[in-house]
Amino acid sequence: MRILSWRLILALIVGVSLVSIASSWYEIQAQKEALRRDLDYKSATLGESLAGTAELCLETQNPTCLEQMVSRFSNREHLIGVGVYGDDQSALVSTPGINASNAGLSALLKSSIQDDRIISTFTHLRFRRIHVLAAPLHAGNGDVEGGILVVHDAGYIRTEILRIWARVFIRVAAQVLVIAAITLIILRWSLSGPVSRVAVWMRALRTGQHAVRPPSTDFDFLSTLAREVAPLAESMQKARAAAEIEAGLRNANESLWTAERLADHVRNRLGDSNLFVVSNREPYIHSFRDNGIVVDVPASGLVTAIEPILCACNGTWVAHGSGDADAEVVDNRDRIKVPPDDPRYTLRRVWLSREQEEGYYYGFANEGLWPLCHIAHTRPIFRASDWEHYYNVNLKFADALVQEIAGQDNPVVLIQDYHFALLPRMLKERVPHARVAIFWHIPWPTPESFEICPWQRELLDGLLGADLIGFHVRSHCNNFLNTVDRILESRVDWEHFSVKRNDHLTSVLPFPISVEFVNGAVASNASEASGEERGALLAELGIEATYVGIGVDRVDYTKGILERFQAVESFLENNPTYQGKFTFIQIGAPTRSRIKRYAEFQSEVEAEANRINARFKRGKWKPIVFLNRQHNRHEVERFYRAAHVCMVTSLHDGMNLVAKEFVAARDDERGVLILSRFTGAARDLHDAIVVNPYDVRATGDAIAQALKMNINEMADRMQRMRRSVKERNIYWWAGTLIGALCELRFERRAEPRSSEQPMSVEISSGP
Ligand code: ADQ
Repeated sequence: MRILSWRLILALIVGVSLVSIASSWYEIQAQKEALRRDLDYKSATLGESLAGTAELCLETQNPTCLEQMVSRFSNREHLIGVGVYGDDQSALVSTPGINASNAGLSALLKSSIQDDRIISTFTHLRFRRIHVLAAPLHAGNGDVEGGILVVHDAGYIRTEILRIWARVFIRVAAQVLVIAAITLIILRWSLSGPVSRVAVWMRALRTGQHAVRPPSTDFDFLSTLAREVAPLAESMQKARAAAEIEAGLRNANESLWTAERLADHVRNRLGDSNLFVVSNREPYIHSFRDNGIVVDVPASGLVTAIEPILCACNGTWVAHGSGDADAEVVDNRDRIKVPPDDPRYTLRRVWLSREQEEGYYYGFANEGLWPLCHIAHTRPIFRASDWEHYYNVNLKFADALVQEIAGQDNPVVLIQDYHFALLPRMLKERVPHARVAIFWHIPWPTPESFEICPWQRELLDGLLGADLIGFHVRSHCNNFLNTVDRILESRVDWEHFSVKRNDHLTSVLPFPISVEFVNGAVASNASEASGEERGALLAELGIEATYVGIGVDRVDYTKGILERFQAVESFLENNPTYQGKFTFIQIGAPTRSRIKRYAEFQSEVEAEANRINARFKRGKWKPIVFLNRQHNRHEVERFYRAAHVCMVTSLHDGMNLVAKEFVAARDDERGVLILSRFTGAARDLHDAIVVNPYDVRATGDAIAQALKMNINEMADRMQRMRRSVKERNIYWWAGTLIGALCELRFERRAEPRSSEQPMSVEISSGP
């Protein structure tokens, strides 16, 4: 660092000196020219008046006149001498300093008289720099009758220039000193400090010590370097943590799923196949901000699970490009390599028009299929125009996938969710050799409920294009098989959970999704820490309370938020000693607000919280705090850790990740989970207090049971739930899903003939 500083300073000194001297040289040259011109002018003026007077004296043939004239002019500044000469160059009169017998002067005088012209020039006289003016003298008839010499000392010009140079050198030296000092100070403050802190951090990472990342301002100055170094350091840290976990697991003889194990497992299963993932939401969103384009990672369990696999096999993720700067950063085939810090797989963006997004996403998927599949008593809305958009967007994604898959021998495609029910068939028709799975993240309803959908056959047929259909739980698989059995011509094999339709076999299996589980040891002071966290959070919210409940949801009518608030009300009514002591904090991210029912629901939730608060509120305590915004992961986890009780009261839910996140966050083995029996999670987390959210009174009683629960029972329940989430975490989910897809018996079918229609489902307006 010190050598670098000195090199930098030396380079600055040389650079600044060269620039200053070069620019001064030009200035000084100009000044020298000006002094010479000035002397030239002075000499010319003197010569002119001298010549006029001398011609008069010669005309009157008065020698004293010439002498008087010469002595009058002889004391001018820098003047060496003047002389008047006859036409034979004999001196008529001259001052002592001048001698026309000097070869140089006499040559100039001679050519001036002979050529009848004024000569003005700089020359040397006995090593002295002089300026000479030689001019002819004319008689009254115009004939040349002699000449004059005016000789000035030009040495003062050099003296003056040397003086200027001396001043320049002093100025340059002062500038260099100041610049070097400022540079040293800047280096010390802005570079040495951050560099040393970053170095200390990296050393700590390398040696496996506890490392606190330096403040982000430290990276500002080194931004280019930081872009490379920070991810490198963090991946080292992750790799070390992963290696430690693996070693720990080997010691404990456990074989838990980690990102590394998943990557390895999937690499083995895929062999030479390539993996393609399709989802509506993209894993990276580029947006314009004041300081340029920024990239956001939407909080999503799917990214956590899918990213390690795609990184491991250099796969492709096809998704809707929804960021306003997304199109700016892709190549000419709409692709970009991600993750941005360490590009390992391809994100292929598909563009949708505003109308397509309205019809396919907000309309058919979220106003039609979402309420259709959730039994939450909100009427599904089916519009033919939305269906048309849904069909066309599925086709658009199929086109993108076909382009990406082109030339692949054994592509494996994993499609996500209810936005793409038609895609498996569309894809299979065009790429029959692709292994295709679709995972349906929401429940599948009973056949009777599903039958109200005007496009029920098309949806089922589209889905059955897949080789594997995954749901969270067995009952959703059963509902699906029953629906197919009832609506489509096909053979349902209940023993193997599969459907055969037109010679194509589709397996329908459960894969309960989960969350990442960070395997920390139980800290001895963990419960104290959660108490402190609780105090800090309540203080930040300006609330006084002893007991805290937490709910985390998108503000969606399927999540049972109103019923939850009413259960809090019922609990306070029936347990008045908790009034003034128990506060329920609801973190509610606004969602799908462009849909009327969601906008209404948002107001209903606010009104219900206000009503209950108005009824019980006193002093700095209130029963319900509704935080109506998206929170980041860290913020949500603080609430999970601070809560005595977490409430998940969905009226219907495919899985519900909040329940599992709460359990994963409680490394203090405290806290009670109240869980709706209508969630997929209730099949995995038997140690939650399972409730029917429609039974408000019973849910309120569950809060009382949770708050009064014996600490040992609480720890036992939490330990068992944590074991379940740890063993069947998000990596287990992805690994078993892709493993099952790769292991399916797969009859390779011929490529479609070019004359074949790519898609067998037709757009129809109803059954
Ligand atoms: P969702 O209906 O979105 O998912 P859920 O499983 O609960 O429901 O996941 C919600 C996620 O969003 C959780 O990770 C939660 O932490 C986060 N979240 C919610 N509100 C938030 C807020 N205000 N701020 C920050 N984060 C918030 C669908 C299905 C589910 C299924 C999942 C996964 O409806 O049944 O479990 O997919 O398959």
